[in-house]
Amino acid sequence: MNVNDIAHSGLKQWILDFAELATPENIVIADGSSAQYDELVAQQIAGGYCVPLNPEKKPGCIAYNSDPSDVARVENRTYIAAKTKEAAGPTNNWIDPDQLKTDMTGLYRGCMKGRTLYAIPFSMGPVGSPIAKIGVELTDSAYVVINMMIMTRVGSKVLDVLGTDGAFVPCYHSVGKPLAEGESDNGVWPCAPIEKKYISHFPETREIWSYGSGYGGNALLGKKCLALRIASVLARDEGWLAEHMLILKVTNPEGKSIFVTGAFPSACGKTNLAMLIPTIPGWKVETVGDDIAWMKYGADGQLYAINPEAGFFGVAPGTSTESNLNAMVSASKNSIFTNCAITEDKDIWWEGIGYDAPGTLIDWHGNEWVQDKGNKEQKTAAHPNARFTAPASQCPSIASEWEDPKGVPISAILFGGRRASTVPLVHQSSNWNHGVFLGSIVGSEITAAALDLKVGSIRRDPFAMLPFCGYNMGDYFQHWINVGKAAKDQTKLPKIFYVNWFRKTAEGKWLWPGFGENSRVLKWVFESCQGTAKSVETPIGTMPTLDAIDRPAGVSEDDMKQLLYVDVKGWLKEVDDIRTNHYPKFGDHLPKELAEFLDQMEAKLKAAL
Ligand code: TSX
Ligand code: MN
Repeated sequence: MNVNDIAHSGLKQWILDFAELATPENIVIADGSSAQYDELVAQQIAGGYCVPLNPEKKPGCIAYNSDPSDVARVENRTYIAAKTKEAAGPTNNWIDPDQLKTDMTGLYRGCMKGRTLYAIPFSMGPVGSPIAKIGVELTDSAYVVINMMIMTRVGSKVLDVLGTDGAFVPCYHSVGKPLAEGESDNGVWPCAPIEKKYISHFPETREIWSYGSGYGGNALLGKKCLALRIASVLARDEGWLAEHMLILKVTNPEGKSIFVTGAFPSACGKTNLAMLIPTIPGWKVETVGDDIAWMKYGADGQLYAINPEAGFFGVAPGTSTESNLNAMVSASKNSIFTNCAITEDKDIWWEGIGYDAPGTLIDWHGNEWVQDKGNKEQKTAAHPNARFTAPASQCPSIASEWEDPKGVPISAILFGGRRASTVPLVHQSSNWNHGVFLGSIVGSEITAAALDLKVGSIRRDPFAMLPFCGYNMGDYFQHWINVGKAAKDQTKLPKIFYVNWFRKTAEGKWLWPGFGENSRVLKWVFESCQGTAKSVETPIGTMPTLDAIDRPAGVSEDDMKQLLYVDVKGWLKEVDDIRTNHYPKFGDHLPKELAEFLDQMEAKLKAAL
């Protein structure tokens, strides 16, 4: 397909205009065909950018090593370019949009010299779904094209939906490394130095401009940039929710199903929960999505969620057949690995894969690496943020409804974080606004000394959206309250829960085995939605009775008491931390409902002392 074959004259002209600025060698339209995918992979292998893996062990798989400076999202180079700093809010990097466009246009001028410009029409959400959104990414990275082909729906069918004048979110991307006449990358991952990297969002004009990084969330612009930062602004303006949430389906032994979404900060095992294999007989857990949920009211007054993605871009280290069998199977074929280690027989390996490294590996720097388990200082073979890109359709636990264009009706929303104390295994909010409060205080305990915070203090990540909200976070809290108010039927709103798999004893031992055993908590959530759960009212909300959740092996009755204990003194400290350290950040954008809730909760806790 040629750029001149594009029926949408606005889109065609936009591509040609950018080509005139960036001066690529040629233009290729991503048509979404497997033939084009295979051709790009073959070119990438021939160019030395990636290696094919063993077709017997990992059929259809390739492995990349990125530049060592280009391994993760770059938050200090991620910008919300709104007209005012206040619109971006206290938790985003604000930058003046006009100045930024001038600067970035300068960077884009000639930036694709010697490279191909790929135009990727993509749909976030099933093609043609009323909840889906279309974007077009212009990029000079073939790695981006093939990853986008797994992570989103790409190609001609998207152009068909766009027609001759449909709306799309324009997304520019360049690795920021123009080639001189006759120069080649020699297989080296191209990117720009950190001070030239920009991951820019223009919420008022709904545009994404990315430069200088080829990695994941900086470069696959459908995911964090469009489906969260830009979509959160669209959702605010249009009355829906664009959230950093997994979506799962829970079915009881009688065959009755509910759908649940959940937001967790990083390192809580969100992907593991999305693909959980339940330990309780007769119960089933299936996957709709592992990272993003778009939720809108249906005509029946229920909130419906779609997964806007088509694949998983998962953290590899720690993923094993023990921790997440379904992810391992999802990534066993037709997948892309980035910054993993490679074995002699061309399989992948990473720390926490569940077995020792066999023989001599090639580590993510491209050097020979032999495991030395006695050496605690040994550098890891895989980068800690190494990734697999795998098609969701390959997930054994994928739910039959996962591509339903109308979405799935949501009965429950989970929030969670890593908390060694205070926060119980599970509790339920008394109402929607209490649930918004729980979302607003999401956070994990600091386990390693960071630059900014001390060990044991709480790093708050409200709704797990701190790096992904495209506008003022205080206004975002207000939007959640407004969405609850707008419900036609308050009884149809999802019930909201807070879960914590990470409680420890005073001696530092895990109190809860987690993983598949979390299905016992999901069962209580399910029963709470049905109105059949055994529960008790407490000053922090509704909790399971001591016998409501069957104890897994190794959890004593006393452990269960600790897991479900309402630590009144601990919660009073929590209230104090929220009031003095957390909520003041949002200034007068903090909804009065949240400040008032905090006062009421404090009064209830003091009365219970
Ligand atoms: O993903 C996790 N989940 C959710 C699973 C559905 N992890 C891994 C977090 C890092 C990404 C967990 N780690 C979970 C959990 O529920 N719980 C824990 C803590 C834990 C770790 C090891 C054990 C128990 C708990 N091992 C034994 O008890 C033997
Ligand atoms: Mn995520």
